[in-house]
Amino acid sequence: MPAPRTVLLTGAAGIVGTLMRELLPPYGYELRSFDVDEVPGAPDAVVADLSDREALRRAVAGTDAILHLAGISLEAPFEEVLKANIEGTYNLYEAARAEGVRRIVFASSNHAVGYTPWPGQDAPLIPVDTPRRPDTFYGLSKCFGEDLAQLYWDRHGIETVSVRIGSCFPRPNSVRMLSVWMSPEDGARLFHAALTAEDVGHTVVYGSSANTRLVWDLAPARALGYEPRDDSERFAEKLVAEQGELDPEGNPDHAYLGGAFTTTPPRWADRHSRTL
Ligand code: NAI
Ligand code: 15L
Repeated sequence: MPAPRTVLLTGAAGIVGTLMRELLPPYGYELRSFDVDEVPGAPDAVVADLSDREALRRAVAGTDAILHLAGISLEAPFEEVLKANIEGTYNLYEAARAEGVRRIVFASSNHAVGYTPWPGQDAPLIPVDTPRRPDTFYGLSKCFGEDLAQLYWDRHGIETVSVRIGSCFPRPNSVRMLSVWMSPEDGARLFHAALTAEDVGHTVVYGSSANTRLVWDLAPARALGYEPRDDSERFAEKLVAEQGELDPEGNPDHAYLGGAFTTTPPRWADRHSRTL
């Protein structure tokens, strides 16, 4: 497969999208932005909802690959997750099929396996084929996206790398993130590898930097050609001084891989508290 050049970036106005708009062009990509919100600095962006199938097809047409970041990125009422993440991702794959796009990189999440117990010391790294245990409707939508990707590979020959991103922010902001942080620069390295590796079929990988406190297996990502260069450990002293060490036994927010997603009441709790 020739290296893709024109890449549709959905979710271009979001946190990761904004970072990738800066970090991916030096790898030789021409990015086309798509988002329901205006994309600052991208006057040519397609500003549309993932439910707008016509707009999606226009956006997808003529691209070589898609980096699919758009969607709800935290827990939300099921109906909202259904529309943006489940139906929206289906609409995207249908647009790709109709327009002949052969490679998608899907932003999955650690929350697809969020109820995996935090591994004890000296436990083996969590493999990508660990049973899926979504911690939210949000995490469940990422399981759907991974299965959809498998279906479109098996049935239509569209290749996908599903990247179960840990925490992709400029810096880690919790002791949990010391394990799952993916620096923006490593994110760009991983997305580039996922866009260009040969014969990926549907491959699921974890997405993080080479953190000293890593809890999952990066071998599948490395097999794509990903070579992480960052390690969150340089942030550890300050975070541990502020928050204490990770405490899976004593702190419910540390008991599972998904962290506080497994314990925090869904964010609509205040609005609909009588029904909870
Ligand atoms: P974000 O919430 O900052 O960005 C998501 C973007 O998608 C926003 O610009 C939003 O306007 C757009 N969007 C939402 N619904 C849409 C719709 N129906 N139609 C069109 N656009 C829509 O999220 P972030 O942090 O940039 O994450 C990007 C992707 O990576 C998301 O899919 C998220 O689930 C995934 N991810 C991110 C992680 C992180 O640490 N930042 C960790 C794990 C997964
Ligand atoms: C995610 O999936 C979210 O989109 C992101 O905002 C972070 O909360 C991240 O997971 C995380 O687990 O830290």
